Amino acid sequence: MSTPHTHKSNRAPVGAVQCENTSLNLLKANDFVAKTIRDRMAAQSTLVINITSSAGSGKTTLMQATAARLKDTLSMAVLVGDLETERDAIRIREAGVPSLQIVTGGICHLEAQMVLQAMDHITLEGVDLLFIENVGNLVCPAAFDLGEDYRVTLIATTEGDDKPKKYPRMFLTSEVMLISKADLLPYVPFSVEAVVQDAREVNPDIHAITVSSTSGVGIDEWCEWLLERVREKKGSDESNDSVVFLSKQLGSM
Ligand SMILES: Nc1nc2c(ncn2[C@@H]2O[C@H](COP(=O)(O)OP(=O)(O)O)[C@@H](O)[C@H]2O)c(=O)[nH]1
Ligand SMILES: [Mg+2]
Repeated sequence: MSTPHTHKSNRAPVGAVQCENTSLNLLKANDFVAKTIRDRMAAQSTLVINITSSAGSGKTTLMQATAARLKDTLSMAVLVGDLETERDAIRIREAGVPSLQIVTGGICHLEAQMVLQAMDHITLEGVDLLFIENVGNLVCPAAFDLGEDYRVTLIATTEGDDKPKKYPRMFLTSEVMLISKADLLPYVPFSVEAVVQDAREVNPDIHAITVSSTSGVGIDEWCEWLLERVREKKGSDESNDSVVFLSKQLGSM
């Protein structure tokens, strides 16, 4: 760490301390394993989505709602990371989707090596859509590529609309921001407009969808986004049966 007096960057406000990144080698090793995952999933046309958020923003509940909507349309699987317990994987399996818990034993994020190891213990052959529910926090998971095609970050209406500017790396590295628990908007001081504006100032390309896994608001839009990405991943080969099938499903939603 350095004090604001010696640090060359102006990122830290006056009077605050700027930390330096000493983990670059670790991240390079992670990127190498992430590429192995990406290549393996590309070879079998499996779309991989890394789901991140603070703890309790509704990731597992969203997995359950997504399973309810899509499990009969395509083949899904979920890897889920937590510090302890198998609770989330059990919830997702009860929703009818194969799921495997990765217990990090105190580590605050998933690393590509953990995901690669877990892949040997779940059947991924024929899976169209693999979710990786990350450990709940907006900080460390931002730094670790898991070989995903897309990173999707939830921000719940209950956690305040100021998070994109406070945790910019997570929003900078995400393609989608899901504003979750939309059913609670009438009861909490949270501006969807403000959070979208802040997120777009961090990442102008971020796609925002407002959802509620309990009321169902926005779940159609979220699932349509997913189906489009699955279709893209499978390629535009019109003779591919699953592409034709997914196109029909999209048309009927
Ligand atoms: N009101 C409301 N509560 C939700 C919603 N989604 C999740 N929750 C609740 O928020 C809490 C945390 O949800 P969970 O899915 O476990 O969050 P995770 O830690 O991000 O996986 C649980 O009590 C859920 O029932 C939602 O859309 N609306
Ligand atoms: Mg969870």
